[in-house]
Amino acid sequence: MLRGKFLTIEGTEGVGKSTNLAFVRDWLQAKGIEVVVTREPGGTPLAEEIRSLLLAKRDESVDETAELLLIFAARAQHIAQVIQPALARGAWVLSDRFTDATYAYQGGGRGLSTNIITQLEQLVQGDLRPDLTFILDIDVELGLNRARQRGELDRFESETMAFFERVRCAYRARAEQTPSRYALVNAGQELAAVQADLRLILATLVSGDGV
Ligand code: Z5A
Repeated sequence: MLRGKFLTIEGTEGVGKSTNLAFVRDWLQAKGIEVVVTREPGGTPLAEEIRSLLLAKRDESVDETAELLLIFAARAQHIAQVIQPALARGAWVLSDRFTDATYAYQGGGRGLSTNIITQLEQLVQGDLRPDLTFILDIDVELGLNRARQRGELDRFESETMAFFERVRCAYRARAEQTPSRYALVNAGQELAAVQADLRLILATLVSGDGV
């Protein structure tokens, strides 16, 4: 049995990840592909509990290394329980965020060492990396305006514009470093145009896979 493909969707606030994740899932399913949709932090009961800890606003300030380790603890559980078994049986996995978010938010946003993130990535993931990561890219202010229309902000959403500018920069730098592993999509366009771009990328991916 061939291993399934591992796809992830990333971006800053209000970029339209949830909306476009559903689009990608539907497109793949229409091709007859079994798709397991999941998210990070989260994806299993334990990892979802860690997610709640991470997103909750609290009076004490959260130590950045504690945040990083919680994210990788959730990821270890998620990989063991959901991602690896699905890929092993030939299903495709579509995750709303994965380790690129750690490089962008904890590395770019919080300024933690990329070397430390790489060491944890190696420890927790071994050789597992996404086959393709969609980075939905948007002007930070436009995205924040979209996100703020949804109501109360969580601990991450309450960060400053400068923080999100650093996150966006880190995502773009990763896409530039390894273009074959990323699809950088202009998410500031009308939704129909964003999805036309996604459709082209998916068609190339699926035809390369012989589906
Ligand atoms: N985090 C981290 O720090 N480190 C890590 O390693 C990981 C995560 C894995 C939770 O993530 C937090 O965890 C996240 C980073 C941190 N920080 N934050 N915040 P999350 O992914 O659950 O949270 P989110 O970023 O808020 O994602 P979201 O809920 O999926 O939101 P979204 O990307 O903005 O998607 P949306 O709901 O589809 O779109 C937002 C609105 O825009 C919605 O009303 C849409 O109808 C609208 N929209 C979408 N596309 C368009 C277009 N093209 N035009 C106009 N309007 C549009």
